[in-house]
Amino acid sequence: MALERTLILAKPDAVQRRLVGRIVTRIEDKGLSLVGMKMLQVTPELSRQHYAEHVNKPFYPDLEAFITSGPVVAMVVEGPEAIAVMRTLMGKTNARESAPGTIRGDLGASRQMNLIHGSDGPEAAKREIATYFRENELVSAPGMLAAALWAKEEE
Ligand code: IDP
Ligand code: MG
Repeated sequence: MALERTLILAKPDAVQRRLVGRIVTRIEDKGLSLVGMKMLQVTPELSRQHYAEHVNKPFYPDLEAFITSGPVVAMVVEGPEAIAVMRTLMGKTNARESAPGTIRGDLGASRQMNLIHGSDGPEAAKREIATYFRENELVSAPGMLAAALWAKEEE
């Protein structure tokens, strides 16, 4: 197992609906750590970089209009298997199909306005973290609570 980092966005719908605090609370309640956080406006250029895999899909123009419609809160989240843990915590892409108990399942009812982005694998996480953050913007707090959250061999 491995201590991983993943790129999370509270999307413009989450900011507009004042749900950022509740999303951050769910991440922290899970025992994951915030190692970077900032509010920013996604530009069309940044959207095309972030969503490179989707740029040629029919829904991309709508996705770009949505993700650039207002500020987002970008976070780097760290923990054992943080990438998969966050994908589970987020729920399925279509919030209507997301299980209750997940962020999307509890807080949304849209396939597009689904509140949160999370990297879908180690390569994407590396690329997306570098897209949003400089190395000196990421700060690991000493893991004083780690001994209560997971076993050493799980790091
Ligand atoms: P993910 O965010 O769960 O990884 P992706 O398939 O990577 O889902 O899609 C990226 C984002 O594009 C979604 O979170 C959602 O906001 C939007 N999206 C995905 N599929 C559709 C679609 O079919 N129509 C409109 N928007 C979509
Ligand atoms: Mg994705």
